[in-house]
Amino acid sequence: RNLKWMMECRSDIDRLNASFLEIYESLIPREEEKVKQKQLLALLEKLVCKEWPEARLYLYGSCANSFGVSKSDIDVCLVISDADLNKSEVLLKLADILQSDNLQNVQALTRARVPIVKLKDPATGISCDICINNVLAVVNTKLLRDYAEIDERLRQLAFIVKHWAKSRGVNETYQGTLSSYAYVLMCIHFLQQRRPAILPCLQEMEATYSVTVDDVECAFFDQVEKLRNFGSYNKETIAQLVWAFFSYWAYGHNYANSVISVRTGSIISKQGKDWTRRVGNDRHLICIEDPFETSHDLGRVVDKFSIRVLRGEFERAAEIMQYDPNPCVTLFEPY
Ligand code: 3AT
Ligand code: MG
Repeated sequence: RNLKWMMECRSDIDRLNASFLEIYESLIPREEEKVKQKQLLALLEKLVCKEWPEARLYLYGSCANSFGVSKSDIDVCLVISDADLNKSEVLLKLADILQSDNLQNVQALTRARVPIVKLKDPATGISCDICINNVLAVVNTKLLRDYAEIDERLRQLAFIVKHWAKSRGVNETYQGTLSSYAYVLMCIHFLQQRRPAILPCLQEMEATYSVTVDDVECAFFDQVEKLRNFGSYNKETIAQLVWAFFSYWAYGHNYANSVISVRTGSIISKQGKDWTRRVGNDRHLICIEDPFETSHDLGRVVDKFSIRVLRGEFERAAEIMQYDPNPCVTLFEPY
């Protein structure tokens, strides 16, 4: 009903769609950027294998999950199976090796929540973070990439949402707003919930891919080439979806009781997860279940101040989509 109303209000809906698609296209990384990322990965692999011949490097995060905009940093995971491995020692050793090979600004951050080595490659200008044995991140990267293969509208929506979040300053976990990973999960869940659905729930289907990582079983259907027509009964366009996404988070979501869950493709209750009260620093003011680490709420970084900022931004975006004569400009205005 709301969408019908929106279409009537917005006689410019076709123009709006074209503008969103143009923004989306402009954010997609060019092929040469991907080539440079591969080159850097190959260089890192060569250096790492000299020291640890058994080790492997994997790309994860936005450079590999297909939700990366152009000029993103790359996230790399060093997988090394050494029983008595001390992460800090490995990171320091790694920093040492990389330092001596002309890479710039090599820094080991051994005390960070996810300890990493940071560096910049002067040849390609690409910055890179390397973590150790964060295999769950490699697996959730695959899940996101597989979802993106099913319906192009996911990638379009997520690019617009990420671009909006960065422009509006609500993609800063250290300030209590949400990570890019959380926003992509919100987009996937939203498209699972459309009627007709635009995305299936891969974890509820017969598992064709299965690994156990840190005692967590990660299993889902990954033959996504068979699902290319899944969303074809739903004809909604990107402008309609952007509008419906923001109005869901502005007016539709039940913040008091609901958890969004990509794992089940549905809304589940906070009560069932015992996420109804503050425990330590986890306040559960907006609940986004990690698809694999199900005790992990990606909204846990949000506090009583930042929830107001976040909800205020969702409301602003929804209003703009309804009334603003030029949403494609206003939506992304710097805050
Ligand atoms: P940007 O384009 O860099 O903003 P990104 O997709 O690289 O987006 P992040 O930098 O937020 O996203 O995170 C990098 C990856 O690390 C994405 C995901 O595979 C993993 N990750 C991030 N946050 C979490 C988390 N809280 N729990 C599990 N995995 C996470
Ligand atoms: Mg990243």
